[in-house]
Amino acid sequence: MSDTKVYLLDGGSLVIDGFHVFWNRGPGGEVRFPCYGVLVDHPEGKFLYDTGFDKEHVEKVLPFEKPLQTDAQTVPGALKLAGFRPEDVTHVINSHYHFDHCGGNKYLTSAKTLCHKTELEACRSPEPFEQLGYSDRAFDIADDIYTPNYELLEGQVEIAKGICLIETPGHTAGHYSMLVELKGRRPMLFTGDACYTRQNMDTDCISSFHLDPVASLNSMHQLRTLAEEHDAELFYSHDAESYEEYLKAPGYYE
Ligand code: 5PN
Ligand code: ZN
Ligand code: ZN
Repeated sequence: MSDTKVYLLDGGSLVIDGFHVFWNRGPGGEVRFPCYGVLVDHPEGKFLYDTGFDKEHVEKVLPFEKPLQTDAQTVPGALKLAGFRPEDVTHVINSHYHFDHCGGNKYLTSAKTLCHKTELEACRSPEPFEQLGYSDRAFDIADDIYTPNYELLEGQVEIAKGICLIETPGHTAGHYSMLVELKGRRPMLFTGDACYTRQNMDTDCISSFHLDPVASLNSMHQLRTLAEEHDAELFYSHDAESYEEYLKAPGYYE
C-alpha cells in the first residue's frame, strides 16, 4: 500500500476587512486572503477537506469580496494539477458550510459527504447574522445539481487511519478541524476557520464571523494545545503570509 500524501489545492482569494479578520481589533482596511482545499491521498480513499468558493456565487452575492480565481484554481483545475479528476475523490469533508469552504462540492458527485450533524442543521436554519456566510447552498440542493450522499458525524472521529476530525465549534455550530499523520514529517493540523491566521493564534484574537465568541476562543486554545501535544504543524485557513510558505499542488507533503 502506498503512503499518505497531502496536496494543498489553491482556490484563489477573497477580500474582507481587517476588522473581520481580527474582531474588535483590526486595523481596518482591505485584506486579501487565500482559500484552499486539502486533498489527502490515502490507502483508504481520497479525502478532500474543504472545496473553496464558487466564483459565480461570490460575484453575484458578495461582489465586495472581489473574488480572484483562475480556471486552475477551481476544484477540477486544482485536482488536475495534482494529477486527479473530480471522480477520483471518494470523500468530501467540509470544515463547515460557509460559502468559501463548500463552493466546489458540486463537482464531487461520486464522493461520500462527511458532515458534522450540527453543522448541516445550522446551515439549513442559520441565525440572521449567519445568512451571508451560509449563502451558497448549492452543495445541499438535491434536484438540479446532485444528491449528496451524507454521512453525519459527531464528536472526534478518525475517518481513516491517521486522519482525525477534531470538533472546534464557535466559528460555526459544527466546525471540524483536521489532524493528518504522515510517515515522513510532523503531523499537519488544519485549523479551518477556527483560526484564520497565525496572528489570530498569537494574539488570542478571533475573527468577527462567529456564532459564539467564547467557544471560538476555547477552540483556538484547544488547537494550540493539540499542536503542542502532537508536535503538529498548524496550517491556517486564510493566512496570506503563511500560505506563501506552504507547498501547493502539484507539490505534496508525505
Ligand atoms: C470570507 C467570508 N465572508 C463573509 C462571511 C460571512 O458573512 O460569514 C463567514 C464569512 C466569510 O468566511
Ligand atoms: Zn467560515
Ligand atoms: Zn473561511
